[in-house]
Formats: sequence, structure tokens, C-alpha cells
Amino acid sequence: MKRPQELSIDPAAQQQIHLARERKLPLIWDRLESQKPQCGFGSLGLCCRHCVMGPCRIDPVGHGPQKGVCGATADTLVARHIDRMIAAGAAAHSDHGRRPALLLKEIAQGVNQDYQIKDEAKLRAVAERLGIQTEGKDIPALALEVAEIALKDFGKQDASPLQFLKAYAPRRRLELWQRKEKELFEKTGASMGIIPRNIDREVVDIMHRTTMGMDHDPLSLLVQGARCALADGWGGSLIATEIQDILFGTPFPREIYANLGVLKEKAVNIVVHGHEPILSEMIVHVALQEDLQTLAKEKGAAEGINVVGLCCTGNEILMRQGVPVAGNELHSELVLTTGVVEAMVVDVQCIYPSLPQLAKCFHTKFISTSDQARFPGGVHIQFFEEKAEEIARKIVKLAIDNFLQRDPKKVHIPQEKEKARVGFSVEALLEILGGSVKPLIDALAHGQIKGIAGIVGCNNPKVRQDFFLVNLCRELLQRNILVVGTGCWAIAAAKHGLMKPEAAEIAAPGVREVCRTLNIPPALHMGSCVDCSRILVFLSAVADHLDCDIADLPVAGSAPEWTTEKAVSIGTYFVASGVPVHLWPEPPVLGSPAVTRLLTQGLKGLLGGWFFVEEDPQKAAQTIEKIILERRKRLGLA
Ligand code: XCC
Ligand code: SF4
Repeated sequence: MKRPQELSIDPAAQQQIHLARERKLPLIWDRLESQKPQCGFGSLGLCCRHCVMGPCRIDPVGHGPQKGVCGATADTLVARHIDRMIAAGAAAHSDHGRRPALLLKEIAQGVNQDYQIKDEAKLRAVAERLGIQTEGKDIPALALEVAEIALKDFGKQDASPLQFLKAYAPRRRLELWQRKEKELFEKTGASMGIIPRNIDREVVDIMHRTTMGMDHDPLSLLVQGARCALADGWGGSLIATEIQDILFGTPFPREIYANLGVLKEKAVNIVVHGHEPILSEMIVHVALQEDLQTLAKEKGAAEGINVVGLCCTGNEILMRQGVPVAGNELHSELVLTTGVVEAMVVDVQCIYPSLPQLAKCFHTKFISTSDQARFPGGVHIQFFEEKAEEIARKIVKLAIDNFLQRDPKKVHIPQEKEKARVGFSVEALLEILGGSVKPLIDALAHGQIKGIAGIVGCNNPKVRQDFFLVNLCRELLQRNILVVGTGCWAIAAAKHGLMKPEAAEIAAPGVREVCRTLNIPPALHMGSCVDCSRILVFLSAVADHLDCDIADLPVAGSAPEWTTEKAVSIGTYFVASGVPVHLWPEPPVLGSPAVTRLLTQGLKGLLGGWFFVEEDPQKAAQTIEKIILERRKRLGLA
């Protein structure tokens, strides 16, 4: 059995793992052990269950079958599988984006009274960007038009590009996608589209084309994969970010605390976990209401109610409300083992189904709220946007009532918490830079900053928690590469002190100087996973300013502890937008050398980005540096 220190570099996690073992509470790492050895066919992408002539598998070493019952080859199996991962990931982000779009429409029409539009300036900016005539129109009228364009991007039936993509992608990139569509047709005689038409349709297209007896060509499968991923990045995720900003406010820099130490022994602790901010914003709001705070104190919680976040729901309220974040994905079980969580309230995505059982070992109420995410063993309180405040109050009251059930003998809160400066939306970055990207471009041009790397994505129990996320970041900073990012990386960076302005000390002199001058940390928190769209929008601003393509910029990305299908979609839309992307662990594609070659080399000529796999943070940083230096050279920079 591995020691806690081998499972996580986070001292708070180590303590809780140790504690859980003493009390014989099963954790995610134990279940990973119990799955070993994991299926070799699955790991290589060489199995298929798309029809009941199967399940089929293909022998990677050539002794067993080389074709599925229908005749599908390894190349088909692997490409189809990666496509379905992209479709699932894009579906998750985009279905999330649909909710704020619908809510915006309901607010505009006066159907929903529980929410208001908080950021009118952002609404105007988005409307203008979408080409809406804004003059003389009031807020509800503008909101309705923006919501309708967003919803149309989910459902329009013509083949024109998504309106959000057209309004936000850089000029040169749009031209490149169009040119490449033509080139593909000239070369192959087959029509292959890169530019997404309708967010839902690109997901459906993949589900259709990957059924038995449809698309068997790895190239055409991967091109559709790219199109679907682009519908996520420049569509569903972007819509989520932009409309959430309109509804709840665009993030601006603020100080917060991160790690399990944000839990309070003398307060009613409510952990909100998942991805969508619609419910959690309301929980934060009602938890501040006088009568509920008083009620909590009457029950003996001297410090009232303490709402803390986890994962991306955590990131959303962290960025906008300054709510402390208890941890990233691998903290989601550990937070329960502190024994002080009165309620864990979840919405959608990345919520381990093990949580309700674990909650039962304590007094904790595990409360699911989404019609799309039910958890046997937990409590379900159905959330409806139009009754948001009432439902949020009910949830908070339940947590307060539960305070008296807490067992003091089971309480252990680690002391660890770190200060972090977060909230770097594109708007915030532009303000810091004085209104334009030019100062940043100058710093890049003079070599003060060599390049920019985005680190995104999850924790994965196959990787020592936060080890790769943190060390890759350090390695890049030491190479004068500025780091931005989202998701569980961002929480890791906050927990480990990389988001304090003082962390600039560990960076090489150029980045250090820039951070000191601007009073920013060297690792910039840009939000939740759907907020990877903020990185796209920022790259777009830089590319348009230079009148070049994203593929010309000295930038690269990484998802070094990735877990979910959503991460595959994110990686793919960065690649399809011209950004090379590092991955660890390796994706299940190695069973097809042809598909592997396409992903690691072939896509470069087509889309400007490509994937590479590397197990070691230092080596990954070296490769990213090399890519950045090559791109600088091509741009004519020293
Ligand atoms: Fe989920 Fe977004 Fe991954 Fe974390 S980083 S494990 S997706 S919470 Ni997106
Ligand atoms: Fe097997 Fe082909 Fe059916 Fe897949 S689609 S399960 S490879 S027969």
C-alpha cells in the first residue's frame, strides 16, 4: 500500500488519507488499486461495444483478432472512441452553457424574479461583439437578443458558422479553418467540415457517425472530433462563461484562501461541489441572510454559516464572490473526512458516486439537486431556477439543523490554507494592462516573457495529487514562461502558494519583473473549466492585435493530471485553435499507430496544434519551451 505522501503532495490531503485509513474508510485510491490490472484493450482504445455483434477487441500484438466482427480495424476503433470522448465532453460543457442562456432569457422576459442581471456593462459588451444594435435598447431587450443568439447556436439548422464563434475567433483563424476545409475536399474528394454549425448537432453528428457501419476513416473522424470540440470551446463553454458573467458579474482580482483549512470548527460548513454557479450563487446569497446566520448561531455555531467551494462550482464563486475553496477534485472525499461538513451540495459533473456512502460515515448530508445527476444514498432536493431562493434557503436550513448531529470525536480540520490572488478574467487582464494587450505583446517581443502556457484540467488518482500540476508550473516559470489556467489546476496552484504575488520570486527575472510591476502572481487563475474559453478569447485578442493566427503565437497548453472526457474536448479545441497541448496520463489511442501519428503530427499541418504525451514535468516543460522558442523564431523574435 502506498504511503499518503506518495498519493498527494498536499500535506492536508496526506493527513486526511492517513486518518481515513485509521478509520477504515475507503477512498478513491483504494478503488484504483482494486481495479488493477486495468484492461489493456481499454487502455489502448482497442475495444468496441457499439453494437451487439460485439463487444469486440483487437489484439495489439498481432496474435489475436485484427478486426471487429463488422470488419472495423484498430484505426476505426480508436478514432471512434476518441470522438465519443470529445462528444461527451462537449455535451457536458455545452449543456451547462445552455442553462445560463435559458435563465438569461427568462430574466429578460420577466419570467424569473429570483435572479437579476448583475453586469450590464458585460451584457452591452457581449451584445456589441455579437453585432447587435445596442443603441436605445434597454437591458431586458439586449438580454433577450443575446440569449436568443446563444440559443440559436444550439439549434439552428443551416450550415453557417456558430455566431459566437464568428464573433470571438480571430480573423486569421477563421480564414484558416475555411481554407483547410477546401484543401481537405481537394485532397480527398470528401467533404469534411471543421467549422461548427450548431453545438448540439456536432455532438449528434459524432454519435451518428460512430455507430456501426458509418465513418471508418480516422482522418474524417478526427476532423469531426475537432469540429465538435470547437463547438464546445468557441460555443458552449464560451456561452457559459459570457452569460454567467452577465448574470453574476465578471470576475476581478481579489484575495481568497484555498485548502481544507478554510473549514471552520465553530461554523455550519456547507460545501458546494460540481460545475454550475446558478444554485451555488444563490446558496452564497442566502447564507448571508441575517435570519439564517442567527439560526446557525442559536444552534451553537458561534461563527455562523461558512460556505466553501470545491472543484469548478468552487472556482465560479471563488472568482466572483471571493468564497474560499476547500480543494480540487481529489479533495472531494477528503473534505468529508474532516467531520465538520454539515452539507455537501452538488449540482453536475465530477461528483464521485462514492460520496453519499462516505458522507454516511459522518453526520454529513449529501444533497443532490440536478435532474441530470442523481446519487442513490444521498438526499435529493430538486432545484428549480424559478424557485431558487426558496430552495437554497431550504438547503441551508437543513445544513444548520444538522449542526447538532456533529460528532466532536470525528473532527479533524487540517490547518493548511494558502492565500491566493484570483479573478483574472480577460476584462481584468486588459484593465491591468492599461486597456490593451500591447504591453504584454511588448514584453513578449522584448523577450521579457518568453511565452505563455495554459495549464488546465483535473486531478487523477493515477498521478500523485498536484505533483504534475504544481511542478510543471514551477518549471515553466523558471523558464520565463507566464502561466495561466483554470479548473483543478488553478485550485492546486492556489493551494500551493503559486497564486500569491510573492510567488513571482520563483520565476525567472523577466516574468518576476512583469509580475512585480503589474502586482500579479506568476500563475493566473482564469476560472473554471468552461472558462478555458477565457484563454481562447485572450489568445484571440493577442492574435488580432498582431494580425496573425493563434498558431503563430508563442503559447502552449497542458492538462497534466487529466481525468474526464471534458478534458479531451478542451485539449482538442485548443489543438484545433492552433495550440500544441501536452497530456498526461496518455489518452487511450496507442492501439492505433495511425491515429496516434495523426494526433501527434498530422494535425499540425492541418490545424496548427497537436498533442504530445510526457510523464515527467521537467521534460514536459522543456518541450513546451522548445515549442515556444520555435514559434518566437518564426515570428522574428529573438
Ligand atoms: Fe472535473 Fe472542472 Fe477536471 Fe476538475 S478540472 S476534475 S473536469 S472539476 Ni476541469
Ligand atoms: Fe464489433 Fe463492429 Fe459492433 Fe464495434 S461496431 S461492436 S467492432 S461489430
